[in-house]
Amino acid sequence: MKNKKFDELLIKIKNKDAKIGVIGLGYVGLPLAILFAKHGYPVTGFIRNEKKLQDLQSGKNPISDSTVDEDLKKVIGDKLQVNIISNDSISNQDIFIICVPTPVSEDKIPDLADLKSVALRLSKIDLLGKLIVNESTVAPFTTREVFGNFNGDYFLACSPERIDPGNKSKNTENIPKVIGGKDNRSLELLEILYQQILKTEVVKVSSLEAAEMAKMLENTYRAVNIGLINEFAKLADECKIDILEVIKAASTKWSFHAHYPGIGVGGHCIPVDPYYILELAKKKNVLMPIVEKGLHENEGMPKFVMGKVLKNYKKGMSVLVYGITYKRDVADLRESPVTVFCRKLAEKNIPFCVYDPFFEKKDIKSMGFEPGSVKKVDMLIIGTNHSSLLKDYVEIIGDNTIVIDGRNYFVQKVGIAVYGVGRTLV
Ligand code: SAJ
Repeated sequence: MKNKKFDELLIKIKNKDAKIGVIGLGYVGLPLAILFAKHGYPVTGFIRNEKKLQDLQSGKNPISDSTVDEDLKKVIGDKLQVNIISNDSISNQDIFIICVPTPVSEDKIPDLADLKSVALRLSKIDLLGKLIVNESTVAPFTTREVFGNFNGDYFLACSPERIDPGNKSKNTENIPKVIGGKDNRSLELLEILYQQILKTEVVKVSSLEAAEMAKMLENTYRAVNIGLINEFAKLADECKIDILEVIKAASTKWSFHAHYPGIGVGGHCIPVDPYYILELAKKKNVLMPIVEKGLHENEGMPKFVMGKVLKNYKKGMSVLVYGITYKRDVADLRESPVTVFCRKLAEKNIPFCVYDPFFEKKDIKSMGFEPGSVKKVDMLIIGTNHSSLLKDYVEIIGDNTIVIDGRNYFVQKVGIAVYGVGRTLV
C-alpha cells in the first residue's frame, strides 16, 4: 500500500497537481505558499485570523517582507487560495507544510501550543498516503513526537525554516534547505517537492532529528557568538580599545566569523531557539553552560547600555530613543531588546520619547511610550540602526547632544561624544 501511495504522490508532485496546504502564512509560510503557487501547484494557505484572510484575499501583504508583494497579487485567488483553518478545510490536501510560531514564554519555556493545535487537527483526518512537513523550529525529537503517531500510513518530514526577515538577497528560493525524513520515502518525496521550486541545494540528512539539531546549532552558534562579542565589548570599553577596529582586524583571519556587540539580541529565532535545545539537554542530563551564559550575556545588554545613560544623563535633558525594532529596517518588535531598554529608562524615571520610522505615533503610544520626532535633543539613544538614520541624524544631533550608540552606528564623533558598545568617539 505504501509504495502505491508513494508512487501516486510522487506523480502528483512531478505533475504539479499535488494539493499543498500551508498552515500559517507568516514571514515563513506566505513566501513559501506564493512560491509553490507561482510554480503552478494548487495551494491553500490556512490561517486563524478573519481580518488577515480578507487582507490576503484582497492582495494585501500582511508581513513586513515587501519582496513578495507583487507575486502575492499574481497568485492570490488563483493558484493560491486562503482559508480559515478547520478540520474540514484542511482534509482534502495531499501535502501539509506547517509554518506556525514556536516561541518561548516569559520565563523562557518552549511553547508548542500552536504546533500541537495543528497536530490535533491532522489527527482527525484521513492521512493515508499524505505528506506532513514541519518547517517550524523545534528541538530534536519534537516533529516525531508531535506528528509521528497518527493513524494510517502517511509520510513525515521536516525542514526547519531559515528565513532572514529584511534580507533582500536571501529568500525562500535561494536559501539552502536542510531536510530530514521519518523514512527514506518521506525524505525522497520532500527532496523532489523542494527541487521543483528552489534554485538552491536541498541538503538531505539521515533523520528528522539531525535536521532539527542542525537548525538548533546554526542559531545557537549565532546567539553564543554574539554573547562572546558582547563580553569582549565590555572589556574593550574598560580598556578604551575600539571593538569595531578589533573585529575588523580579527576578520582578516580566515577562521574568524564576525559578530557585533549591541544593545541586545531580538527576533523570533536567535534569542529563542537556544532555549529549545537547553530544554532537551536538561531532559538528557547534559549541561550546556556556554549556551546558557551566552544567552544571559545578550539578555544583560540593555542594562549595560542603560549604565551608559546613567553616567551621562542630567535631569531635564530631552532624550530620544531612535529605533525600537529588533533589527535594522525590519518592522518587527518580537523580543526586541530596545523595548526592554525603554522599560529600564522608565523605571529610572528618565523622561524620553521613542521614534521609529516603521511605526506611526499612535503605534508608539500603544506600546506605552511617548512618541518622539526627528528634531534636536540633548541625548540621542540608538536602539535600532535603521537606514533612515543617515538622513535623520543631522536633524537630531546638535553640538551639545550626547549620543548613546546601542548599535555602534556612528563611525566618527558627532555631538559632544558618542558612547557606543565597546567603543567611544570623543
Ligand atoms: N545581532 C547582534 N549582533 C550580531 C548579529 C545580530 O546583536 O552580530 C542581533 C540583531 O540586532 C538582532 C538579533 O541579534 O536583534 C538577531 O539578528 P539576526 O540578524 O540573526 O536576525 P534574525 O533573527 O532575523 O535572524 C535570521 C535568522 N533566521 C532564522 O532563524 C530562520 C537566523 O537564522 C539567521 O542567522 C539570520 O537571520 C541571518 O542574518 O542570517
